[in-house]
Amino acid sequence: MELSLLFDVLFVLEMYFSTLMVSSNFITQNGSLHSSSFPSNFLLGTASSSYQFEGAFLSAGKGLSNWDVFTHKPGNIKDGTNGDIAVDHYHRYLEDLDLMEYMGVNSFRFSISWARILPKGRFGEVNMAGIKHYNKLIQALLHKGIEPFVSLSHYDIPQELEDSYGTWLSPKVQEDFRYYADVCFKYFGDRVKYWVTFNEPNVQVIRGYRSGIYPPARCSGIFGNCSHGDSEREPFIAAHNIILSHAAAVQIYRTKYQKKQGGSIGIVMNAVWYEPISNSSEDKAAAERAQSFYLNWFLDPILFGKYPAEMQRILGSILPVFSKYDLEKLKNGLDFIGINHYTSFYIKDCIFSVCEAGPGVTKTEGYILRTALKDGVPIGEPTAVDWLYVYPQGMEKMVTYISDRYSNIPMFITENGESKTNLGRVLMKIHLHILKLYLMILVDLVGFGEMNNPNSTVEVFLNDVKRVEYINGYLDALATAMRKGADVRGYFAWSLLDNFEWISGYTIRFGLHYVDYATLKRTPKLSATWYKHFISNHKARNTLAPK
Ligand code: PNW
Repeated sequence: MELSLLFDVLFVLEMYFSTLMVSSNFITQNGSLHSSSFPSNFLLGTASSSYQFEGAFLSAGKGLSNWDVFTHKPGNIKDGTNGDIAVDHYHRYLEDLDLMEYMGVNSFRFSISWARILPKGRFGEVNMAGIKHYNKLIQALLHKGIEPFVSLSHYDIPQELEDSYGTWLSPKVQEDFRYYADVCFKYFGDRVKYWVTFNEPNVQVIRGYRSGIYPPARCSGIFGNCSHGDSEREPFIAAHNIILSHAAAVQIYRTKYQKKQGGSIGIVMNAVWYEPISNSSEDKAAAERAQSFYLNWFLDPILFGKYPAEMQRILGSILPVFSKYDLEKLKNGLDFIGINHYTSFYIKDCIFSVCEAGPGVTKTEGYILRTALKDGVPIGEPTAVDWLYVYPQGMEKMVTYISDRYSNIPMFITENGESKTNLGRVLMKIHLHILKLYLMILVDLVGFGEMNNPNSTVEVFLNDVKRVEYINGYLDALATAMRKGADVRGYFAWSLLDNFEWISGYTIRFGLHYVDYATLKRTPKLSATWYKHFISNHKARNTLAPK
């Protein structure tokens, strides 16, 4: 009994010292706190999304979404789970707001579930229970001084649209999205000042229409294992309709709401930093091409009215064309770019040199080879997620790249975060084990009671030193980019809570708070406490700083 208490004390002490270690590194690296690098009106928040958080999948008039249907098909999700309950944020949002208030964040990024607002798309009724729910959430946030940062779409759509016309493959979706956006601006726009049309449409179309691992699970040939689809054409058609749906939503915002409501509207892209694998001009051009086929694919049409030249050259007639009418709509552009940045990869050219067959090596991805390894060494420390390597320099390079290409348009880091590393977990387990052995000997000597066998798994998750180091390193790199002139207005850590990580189900934890999936109890991890200190230092510095 006493011994387990002793372990608890030891654990708390260990957490405390590791916090100190991390925060002292953090203080000494630049000789000052990074948080002073951010301006006083900088948004510091956490992020979430409807399907990954809400649950309540058929409550209060909500219709089925594409993800509801997809997760219910056996074999689609690694651990056979779904978001029916998720982390029950729909019912527990007040508790979650308390967690946010405790950390001191000034903003919260969430998405609206389209199927909760328009269960049947634009030909059905507006579900007023859905409107009421988000109104309550927005009110509660504002009451605590937390700015809502709202996405209209974070991968999930009403299944009805998929069944009736194939959503993103049909131009009809543009009208549906415009109508949905209009409803949201009308009901929430008096209080929501930051709107995002789409979250990571690049990931959405690549995974939905090229590899087919996300709904609507369409792909062909070597790209995946699907019953329908065309991996070499459909991603470009879906992207085209998303770009024009974005333009339709921005147009309605600009003409009907923006002047009165005074908010801003943007899009969120997944941005991976692509490092040329060598100094050759071919690999450098390939890295640039990789950005065109991933990021600029969406941003160039929205900001320059045309697809990147490399895409046009390589894809030719595969790439859809914007009509005069489309170009007129695209002139509405956007007010900010949201950047979800997590990781970096090496890029090798496959036009002038022969590449082994593999992802990226085809025309549809611009003839590049994307790899984490150079001479067998990974670009950064690997994590529990196969696509996530820790490479903080990538943040500075990515932000600078976007700022240079798009005339330093305002940017937000709308997601950045880390999942528990395998290595970290193993090391921590060994570390705890040694400490326990040491204690056993000590206890034996001084005659304490018998040995308990406490399960350390939860503690290991809570002591997420690696996540703290990750966030700290990436924030530092962000501050460097800003010092050099990049106009970044905010940062959102992914994620407030552990949650439903798409096809990985609940096997991957990205939260600053641990969620016990049996009870849905939330517990702050070390990273939540660290973020709280970071934010309070930021506030203190800005209060003291001369105006
Ligand atoms: C994002 N990559 O997806 C999504 O917006 C979130 O919903 C998700 O939970 C989170 O990141 C963590 O996975 C990503 O290849 C997809 O670098 C792909 C990448 C990064 C993030």
